[in-house]
Amino acid sequence: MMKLIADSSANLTMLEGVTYQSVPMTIRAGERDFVDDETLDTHELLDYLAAHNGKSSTACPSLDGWLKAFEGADEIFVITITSSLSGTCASAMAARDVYLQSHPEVKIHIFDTLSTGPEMQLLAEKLAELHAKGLPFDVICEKVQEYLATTHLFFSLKSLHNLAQNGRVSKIAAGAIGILGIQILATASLEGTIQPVEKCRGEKKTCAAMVQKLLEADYHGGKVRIHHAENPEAAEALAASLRGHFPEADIEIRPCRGLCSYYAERGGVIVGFETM
Ligand code: X90
Repeated sequence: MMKLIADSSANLTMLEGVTYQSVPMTIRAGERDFVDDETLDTHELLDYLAAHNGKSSTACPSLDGWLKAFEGADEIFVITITSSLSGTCASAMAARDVYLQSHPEVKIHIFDTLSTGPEMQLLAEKLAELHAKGLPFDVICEKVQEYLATTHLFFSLKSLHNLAQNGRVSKIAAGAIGILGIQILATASLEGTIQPVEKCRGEKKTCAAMVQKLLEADYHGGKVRIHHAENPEAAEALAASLRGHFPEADIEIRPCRGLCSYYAERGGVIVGFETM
């Protein structure tokens, strides 16, 4: 049996046509530990964080979380958030080593996406598609790795507070963001880190700048996956604008689960797209 496993930053709870499992990260604030599984109320999480004045943090999945997810499958594909910003990939690799000792016949491949959210969704969809074609494990690994070189991630955030507090961006980059409607437009660098691109004032300008960046990055009508933290309006506006350029484009919008809601913060929009 084949199993496709991703950490909860992929914002997926299921995937058509495959046995899919999400392995949760945890968000910690004050007294509370929010486990990022399908029962998490992300609206309540954002409200709690808005009211909470102290420090907050996140934790990658435990070794045990991965080991449980591996059970029952003989071909396992794991998709993780960028190893440059999280210990998730390292913990998955450690779990693989442990698991293979007692299950030497099982195949496990881990993809470090150097990205997150919607780009992980694109990868998961590609994997499911290749698996449905009946391709062998190694060929799927190779083709998915090639596909990853053709997908990209851009995002617009209204606050970098949680990213800066947890050392994922510099405090300097976080500076003016959030003041007077200033948003930051950023991308995932080739190394899987956050690379600020420009500052924009207001939703309209941010949307226009996002479209321009996608076009400059060679987007020409392929799949787009938009994940948002309680900002369906901005997601819809972006989709509409892209459809103005490419009426046939396959664009899907979905809400962020916990981990991405925490870091993208209310209003954040994350866009994954393919250039092939
Ligand atoms: O291990 C952990 O505790 C998780 C740490 C995750 C840190 C970054 C999460 C970012 C989520 C924000 C915009 C997208 C950034 C992508 C950069 C490659 C969403």
